[in-house]
Amino acid sequence: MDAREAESLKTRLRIGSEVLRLSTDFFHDEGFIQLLPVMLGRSTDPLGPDPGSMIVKTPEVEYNGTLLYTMNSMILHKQVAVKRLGRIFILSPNIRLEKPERRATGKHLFEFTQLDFEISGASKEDVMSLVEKYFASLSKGLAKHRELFAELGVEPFEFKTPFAKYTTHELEEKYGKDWEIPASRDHSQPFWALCHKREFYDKEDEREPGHYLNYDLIYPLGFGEALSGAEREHAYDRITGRMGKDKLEMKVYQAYLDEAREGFVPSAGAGFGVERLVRFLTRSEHVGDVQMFRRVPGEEIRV
Ligand code: ASN
Repeated sequence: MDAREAESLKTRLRIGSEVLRLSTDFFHDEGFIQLLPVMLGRSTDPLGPDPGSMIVKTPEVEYNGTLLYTMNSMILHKQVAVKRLGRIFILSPNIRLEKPERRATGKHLFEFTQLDFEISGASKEDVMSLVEKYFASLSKGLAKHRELFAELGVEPFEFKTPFAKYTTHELEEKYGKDWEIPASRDHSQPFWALCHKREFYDKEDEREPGHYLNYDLIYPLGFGEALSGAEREHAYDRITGRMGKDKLEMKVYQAYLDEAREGFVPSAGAGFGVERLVRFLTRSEHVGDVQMFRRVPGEEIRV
């Protein structure tokens, strides 16, 4: 890395550091309890019915006679925590051993951090307006650091809320099955994509089976997915029904299911990748460009 590249990495990391400060302040001010992350668990996010389509494997370790998995995400732990704590957020390190060919997408890492939050009793509308409030506050906070952005030759992005909302059905109709990047290129502000067929924990609309009470936020200008979240399936029978449809091996989720049988509370939440946010704000080419220690699929690991 030459001196100029090192200087520009330092600027991106300083912006990232400011984003962390503004984000944790925002969630604290909104009454959330910050939890420290879990890194190993008896079960983890299955990442869709078919994780094999994206990741090589979920790492596991045997410790003291128990099989433990590294976190694909903390969603299952969030559902357990929120029933006792109400409003929580975590800066959660996730390991997703993405296939090497994903290097080319510019937005995948095999190790990243998401700001993951969950709110008991919330609806999807509650979460979407909180997220919009967050992005508006981030704009304000970052506008005070124009000089940092100027070093990279960009302006601090001004988020204009509320963001547009589309269903995935509308997006597919307009842009085809792989709508994410073309739709993102076509927008100059983030937009919501509603109703994805996804993991068992995202709630199916009981009034409209086959529709889901979930949402992604998509960055504009071709940067793609920012955040995903949902209202959750919280009733034991519905959770096991959805797991059955996804052909998940129930015994892997036994400890989680025991908690669900004891009773989960209705909740909704979301998580956004911190590195993807910083990549967008700094308009960097690759999400690895905002990491001190690059974790890019298919790239040599230096340190
Ligand atoms: N954090 C996401 C959520 O809250 C789950 C994920 O990362 N797969 O829905």
